[in-house]
Amino acid sequence: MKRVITYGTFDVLHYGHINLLKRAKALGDYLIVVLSSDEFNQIKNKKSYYTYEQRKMILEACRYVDLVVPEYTWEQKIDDVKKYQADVFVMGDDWQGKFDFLKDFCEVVYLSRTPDVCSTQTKQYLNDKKLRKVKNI
Ligand code: C2G
Repeated sequence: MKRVITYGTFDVLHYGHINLLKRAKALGDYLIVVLSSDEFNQIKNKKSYYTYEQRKMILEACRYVDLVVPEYTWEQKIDDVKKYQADVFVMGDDWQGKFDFLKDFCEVVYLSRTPDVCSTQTKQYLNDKKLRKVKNI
């Protein structure tokens, strides 16, 4: 069984995330998503709309995802690759080259990022919409 591992916040899950997860799963038989905890999001300067538990529940409902575990630090990847016996590490190419140190432990694949969609943009749109509703404009 070929095991694939990937990382992220996956807040307000959208088709760009699904496109990544689908292609990552296609590289093996089992996909592990290491999901940023709420505390780690603060380290990443990201404020997610959904909590870790909510984001975990949503990801676990995704047909491409087999296991969701927490990401607490930048430094846990080598241990994770060993612990989960990952054969392939996958990230979007906005991270191109950043995780090449993992090549000593597994295959490293950067997949093209889906253009024109991101959680931040979606959240901004929803907040603006809510604001317009409140101001009745
Ligand atoms: N992604 C994508 N296309 C988008 C948005 C995101 O392919 N339009 C990919 C990213 O490249 C990443 C994954 O989806 O591989 C998750 O994206 P984020 O939730 O933004 O994750 P990020 O904040 O990049 O966290 O230790 C690594 C970090 O936890 C990565």
